[in-house]
Amino acid sequence: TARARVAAVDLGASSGRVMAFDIAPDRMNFTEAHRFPNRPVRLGGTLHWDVLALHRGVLDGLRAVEPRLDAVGVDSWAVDYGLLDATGALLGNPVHYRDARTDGAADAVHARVPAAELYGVTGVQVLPFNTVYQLAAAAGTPQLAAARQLLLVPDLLGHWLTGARVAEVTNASTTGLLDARTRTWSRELMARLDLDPDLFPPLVEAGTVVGDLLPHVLAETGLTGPVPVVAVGSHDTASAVVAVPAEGSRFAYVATGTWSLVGVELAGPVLTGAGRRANFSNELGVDGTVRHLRNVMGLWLLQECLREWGDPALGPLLAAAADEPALAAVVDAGDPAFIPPGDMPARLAAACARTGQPPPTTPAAVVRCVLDSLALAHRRAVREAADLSGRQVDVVHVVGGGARNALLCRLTADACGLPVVAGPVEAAACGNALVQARALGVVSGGLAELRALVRASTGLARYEPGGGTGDWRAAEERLFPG
Ligand code: ADP
Ligand code: LRH
Repeated sequence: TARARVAAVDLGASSGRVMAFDIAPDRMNFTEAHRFPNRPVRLGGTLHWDVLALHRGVLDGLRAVEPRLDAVGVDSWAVDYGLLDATGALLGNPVHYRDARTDGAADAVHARVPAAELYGVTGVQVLPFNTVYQLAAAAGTPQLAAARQLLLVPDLLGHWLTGARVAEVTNASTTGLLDARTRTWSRELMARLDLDPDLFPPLVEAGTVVGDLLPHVLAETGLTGPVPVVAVGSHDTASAVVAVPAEGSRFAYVATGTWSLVGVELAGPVLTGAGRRANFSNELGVDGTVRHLRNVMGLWLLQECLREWGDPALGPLLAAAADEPALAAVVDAGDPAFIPPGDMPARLAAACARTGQPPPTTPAAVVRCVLDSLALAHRRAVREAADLSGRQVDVVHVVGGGARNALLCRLTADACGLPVVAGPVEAAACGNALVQARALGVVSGGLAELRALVRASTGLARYEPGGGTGDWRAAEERLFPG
């Protein structure tokens, strides 16, 4: 076929969207068919994802792109999962990675498999909510005892579309149970952690057709079958990095949305002690790549402030933040204290006070504190990614929702002392769609060819760094002495 029409389902922690793509070998166009909020629900003291609402959002989106589709792909945020019982029924709503159940779980796991050993196999940075720690927190629950299958969120939604049960490799690598070298489940780790290996479905690499839309899905969406569902880089960050419009390999990326994922793309994992101590991950990517990156708190810090303030308009706040003095106060955007939901302005003020800085008192100053802190974290992570991997970095690509935030892009360029190229905003959907188009044979080549197609099809903004990074160095030394 000369062109393909595909739907990319991209579920972020703040919203889900179904994007309709028309892809030809040298050009792609896309529109947003449907967007829906992704709002967690606290029930019985536990924070859940409303996964049935997400499934409904997917169906509504597919209905909006009828009558013809050549393929569908699903990506979402990482680490979270649903459990199925012996009949295939969902055992409760998936628990949100920000739920407090994982408090102390990492230590319990490390008491059985030391952190250094775990890292040597999986290459995954310690984040309290990694799937392996969530499963430790769930140990002994009737739900886990009744479970026969564990499906990560995009695989679960794919299962409801097709009936297939698979684990796509990029997202599986965020569980902390995959061997980063062989890209296969580590049965040894499962045995040592008393996890039933049969819970984990067979792995597939991105680009594999996993099944066709089920008859009742076709009926509900008005689509004409058969419509194949392609496993894409089902971890949103994997798909986003596919669509980083870089030329060559001397680039770093900042995939910014709820999180900032900051690092470089490599041909294989870096499983050194230095990488572990710097808390860098080796997330598996499309086409055998590895993302050597650090997970930084991201625009979550801003989202939670806005929620606390009753959701005022973002534009005027960002304009006011741009007029605030630079680097008046910064916080460590990697601090796990910011992970749970709840009064973020107060937590930011407390962090400033703890580090001897004047806490911001107006919303504009709080927003400036957040954006300065994110840019500072981007600076640290870009530099450390380059140092740890030996990769030369000439340009920083900012993709995802944060690419719309001109102040954040400019501050990131200044802090890194490197040009920033911003866009595409919908990078995850673009990478998702391109992997489908390649599986259908409409486009060919490797990531370089897919990235050229992104460059040809999307508008990008460029930010040159301001002169001198001395103030950023001083702020960094203030916050991270030594
Ligand atoms: P996720 O996929 O994690 O849900 P997104 O990539 O959709 O996140 O990014 C959402 C973020 O993008 C918002 O929290 C907001 O900070 C930022 N954003 C969205 N629209 C704008 C805008 N018009 N101007 C500046 N920032 C924006
Ligand atoms: C970004 C993301 C990130 C994970 C987090 C849980 O959406 O997938 O890569 O660390 O969500």
